[in-house]
Amino acid sequence: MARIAREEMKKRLAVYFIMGSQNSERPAVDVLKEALDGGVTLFQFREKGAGALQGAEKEALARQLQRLCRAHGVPLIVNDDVELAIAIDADGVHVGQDDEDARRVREKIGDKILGVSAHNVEEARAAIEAGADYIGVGPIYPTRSKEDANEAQGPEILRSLREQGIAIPIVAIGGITVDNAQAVIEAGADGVSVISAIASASEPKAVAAALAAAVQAARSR
Ligand code: 3NM
Repeated sequence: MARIAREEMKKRLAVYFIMGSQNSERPAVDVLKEALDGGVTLFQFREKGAGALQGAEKEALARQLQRLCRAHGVPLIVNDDVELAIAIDADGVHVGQDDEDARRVREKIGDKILGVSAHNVEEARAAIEAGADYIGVGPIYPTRSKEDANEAQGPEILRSLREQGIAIPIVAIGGITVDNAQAVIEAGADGVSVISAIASASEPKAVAAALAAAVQAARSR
């Protein structure tokens, strides 16, 4: 398999749902199933924070979620656990600035998708150099889903990165909802990444569909 093409990556980032068992009071499998039915285009398994599963339990949940993703033709990315990604033959890995070095991750995962979190133009350039297929930029708006999140930067950070020549696919993250999704696409993101908008929704399917519609509408302007 070759590295994912830039245009395909951009398409896949449209509605990027991130979740671990800690993000919902309902079983993760049920939430993901509904989200996929609503039109999620990419999924990240992020088992992190208080109460997160470990070891065999973590791997078992990852495999369950992977079966659902495969049934929907949606790639599964593992957050910050290269060994797990390789063990289950996931479609990719996402690392933050404090996680394993992106260049080393690229060496370990071959052509799998590599996502890297970036907060400014220097980190964006370094991620591109290291072999990232996309960067995650945030938090755009205040978030309660990440304990060590930086201060919200607003959609202006996206505009600024594009103006400085950063052409890699970008997914915006942090506090994104159906109401502000269009604004971040218009500012330069290729897609929106959300935890709580979908994981805490009473109707994940409806929210995923509304996010997909908002991204589509903003893209076709
Ligand atoms: N990373 P919600 S913000 C996982 O800024 C994550 O890099 C962020 O959750 C970053 O959609 C974030 O509930 C949490 O705000 C996003």
